[in-house]
Amino acid sequence: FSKEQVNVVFVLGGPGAGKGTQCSKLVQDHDFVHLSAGDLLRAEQARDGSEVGALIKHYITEGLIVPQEITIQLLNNAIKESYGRGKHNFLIDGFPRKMDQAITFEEVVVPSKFVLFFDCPETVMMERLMERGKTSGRDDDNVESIKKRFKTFEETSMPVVEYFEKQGKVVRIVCDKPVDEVYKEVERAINEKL
Ligand code: UP5
Ligand code: MG
Repeated sequence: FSKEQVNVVFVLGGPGAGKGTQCSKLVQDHDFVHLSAGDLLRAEQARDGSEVGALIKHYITEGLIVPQEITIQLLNNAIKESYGRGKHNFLIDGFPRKMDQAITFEEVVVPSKFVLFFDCPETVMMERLMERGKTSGRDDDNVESIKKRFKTFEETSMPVVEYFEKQGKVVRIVCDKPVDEVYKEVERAINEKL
């Protein structure tokens, strides 16, 4: 695909901040393709014959970041496939969450236009994830994994947000309020920045 014709918005924020929820809403009202790195990894983990399925499961359950080669290849393939169907605008949800991923993706795939950062207190995220865990079936929606995800987010992923903040690329969204109120802020950011 041609880099000039692809618009990428990174959607970052802690576990359970509401990244997926807001991206799903944006897709209904705007011409975006929603690519969740976590969803792509879970699909690859579940795929028959995957050589990296067991490895992905281990990283996700431990709340660790899967090696970037795997995730970037999944994202690149998904972008290529959608581009072939005439899609040019992408919400990349839950990625990059480690510095090496941020640098490699922008160098090798395409630079991002801007970053939506969902800011949410841990207590609220914990409550949301424990509630979702009753039905989600996700290997990482349990207290032990959630705590590990929080730790990784603070230590490994926040530096990525700060890196983009220094470039003036981050729009901070306060998430501790009803979905529709968060969405108003999200739409305002999209309309201003893209
Ligand atoms: N909810 C949402 N918004 C709400 C609101 N405003 N008010 C009340 N409730 C709200 O929302 C979570 C729950 O909260 C839902 O039940 C929702 O209804 C409710 P959701 O939109 O799903 O939040 P989201 O931020 O998407 O949470 P998610 O759990 O998906 O975030 P994570 O970042 O933890 O998960 P992800 O799937 O991105 O990654 C999982 C794992 O994959 C990582 O821990 C890591 O091990 C691995 N990974 C990598 O290794 N590399 C990557 O690049 C990406 C992932
Ligand atoms: Mg999600």
